[in-house]
Formats: sequence, structure tokens, C-alpha cells
Amino acid sequence: MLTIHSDAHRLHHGAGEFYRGRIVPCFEMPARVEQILASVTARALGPVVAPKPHGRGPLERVHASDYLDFLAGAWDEWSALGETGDALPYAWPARDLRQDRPPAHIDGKLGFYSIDAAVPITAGTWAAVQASADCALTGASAVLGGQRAAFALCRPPGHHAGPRAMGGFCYLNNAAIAAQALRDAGVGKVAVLDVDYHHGNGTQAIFYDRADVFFASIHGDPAVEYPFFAGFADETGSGDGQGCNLNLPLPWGTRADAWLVALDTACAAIAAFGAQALVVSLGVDTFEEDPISHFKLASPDFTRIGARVAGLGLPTLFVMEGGYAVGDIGTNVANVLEGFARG
Ligand code: SP5
Ligand code: ZN
Repeated sequence: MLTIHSDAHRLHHGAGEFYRGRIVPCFEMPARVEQILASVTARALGPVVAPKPHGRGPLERVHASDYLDFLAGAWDEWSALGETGDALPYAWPARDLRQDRPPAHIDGKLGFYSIDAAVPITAGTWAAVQASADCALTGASAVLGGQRAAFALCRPPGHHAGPRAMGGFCYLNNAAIAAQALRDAGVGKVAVLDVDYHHGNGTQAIFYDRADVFFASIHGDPAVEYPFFAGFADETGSGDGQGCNLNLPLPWGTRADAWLVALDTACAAIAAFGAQALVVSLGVDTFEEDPISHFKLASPDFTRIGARVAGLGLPTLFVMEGGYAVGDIGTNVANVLEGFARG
């Protein structure tokens, strides 16, 4: 399987995120990708290529233009304040506040265009997030070109980023951008299967009212888990998209047997939808030793995930999302890809 990777991810290295009253070191760090790349290479899973730049066009198909302008300009506006550390938001347009007035000041923009304070913007963030989206788009091209599957080794991740908001370590929604590119290239029906520990609220929001992209997500119950305000089972889509959104929240402590039953449910729904291509939001933060998550999958279980996904028989693009147990992340990702390749 082809892997698409760019060194530009290193340009994004946030110092900290806000958590329980203090700034804590970022769990989402460059070493994650270095470990995955080492495992993909060591296990000879296939060639590794650089992404092709796709420009702003495919980003505009998923994200609002003013949001892209914000991301592109945020560091310059922040550093013009004399700040040298990372930009982080501190005020948000929550309920009863105006949603219709994008602020002129960068402090206001940071809150207007975010859902939390886990999205530091550094000097290199915009370059890194563009390269990450280009990895997903290059992977989509490979699948369109007839490859059975490809692995976009994206960093930063994307599935918490909505049409007009960053959050949860995510800036551009790489999986949604790739799914939309598949649609725009003529694939009639696309499914996004999100196996990251956290609900893919951004991807859900992007496709919620559409019948051409099915979204299925298996994740920690948002009653007790980030992102808290989306991911419940009663979110089934709206308008034309009614019935095209499937959330499978599971309790803390969920082990592989119960998790794989949910995967079977998601795969059956994707098959029933009639998807012609599949994008997998591949987070491995379901791992038992993940430092910020509460599921209990063991490394060999990831091989079973890959094999089950292969059973759908669809052209498949894997897009890297979360996973914070850096010492095991390479093994767990390579297990999924190997399980798929053998399945
Ligand atoms: C892509 C992805 O997996 N994003 C996850 C975002 C989760 N953000 C909130 C996590 C809170 C961090 N908790 C630190 C726990 C230390 N024990
Ligand atoms: Zn996650």
C-alpha cells in the first residue's frame, strides 16, 4: 500500500494546550509521525511518496473561505502583537452571543474560529496543515487512479475541524477534504468510517445534511468524553442526509470484543448505503495504553480492524487521525494496514 508523507508536519509543534485549568504539553507531537513512518518502512508495507500540492481549491469545497483566510493569516496577526509563543484562543461566541460578526482582532478571531483551546497556532502551522491536506488529496488521487488502498500519513489530524472551526488538535479536515475530492472526481457515493477514539464532530458537521456521503463513527460516549457536544446516537443526519449519519458511542473501558461488534454494525451500514469508495479516519487512540483515552484495544486487535475494513471490498483511503501512545503508535497503525492488505 502506498503511504503519502511530508516532512512539513514538523513545522507544526505546539508547546501546550489548555486542560483542567492549566497549559499542559501537547500530546499531538511530531514524534507520532516519525514512529509511524519507521514502522511502515520497517515492515515493508509499500512505497512512501511525498504529497503533490493541490492548492486552495479542494479546501474551499469543505471549509469556509473566511476560515481559510484566518488560518493563513493567524500567525502574522498574532506575532504582530509582539507575541512569540503559540497563539491560543481565550473567548468564544457561546450561546446568547453574536455568531454573525467575525472579529477584526486576532484574539477574537481565535475564539470565533475554534471550539476549544487545544489548537495552538505556531509560525509553521499553516504550512504543516496544508501539507497534511495535500497528503490526503494525493492519497485520494491514488485511489481514483486504481490503487486498492492508500495511507495518508496526515499530521496535524483533521476530524474535529468543521467547516469554519478548528479544535481538538485539528485545523483542516483532511478526511472530509479527501471524501469531497472523491465525489468531485465522479465517485457517486462515499463513506467515511471514523475509528478514532473521539467522535469526528467536524466530519459529521460537514456532511450532516447530505445523502452522497455517509458518516459512521465509533467513539467514547460524549456524555463523558471530548468533544462532549456531538457524537450521540440520536444524531442521524438532517434533510437529504437523514439516515446518512451513524454514531456508535461506547462506554469507557470498552474492549475489543464489544468494539468489533460496533465495527460490524458500521460496516454493514456502509455496505447497505451502497458506498463506492471508503475514507477511514484512522485514529489508534483506542489503544489500551493511550494517555488521553479510555478504550482497551490491544495491539493485535488493530490487525483485526484492518481485515474487517478490507472485507467491505471498497477502494479505501486511510487518513491518519489521533493516537498518543507514541511508543506503540507505529505498531498499531502498521497492524491496521497489514490486516487490510492481507484481508
Ligand atoms: C485527533 C484527536 O484525537 N483529538 C483529540 C482531542 C482531545 N482533546 C481533549 C483531550 C484532553 C486531554 N487530556 C489530558 C489527560 C491527561 N491525563
Ligand atoms: Zn482521537
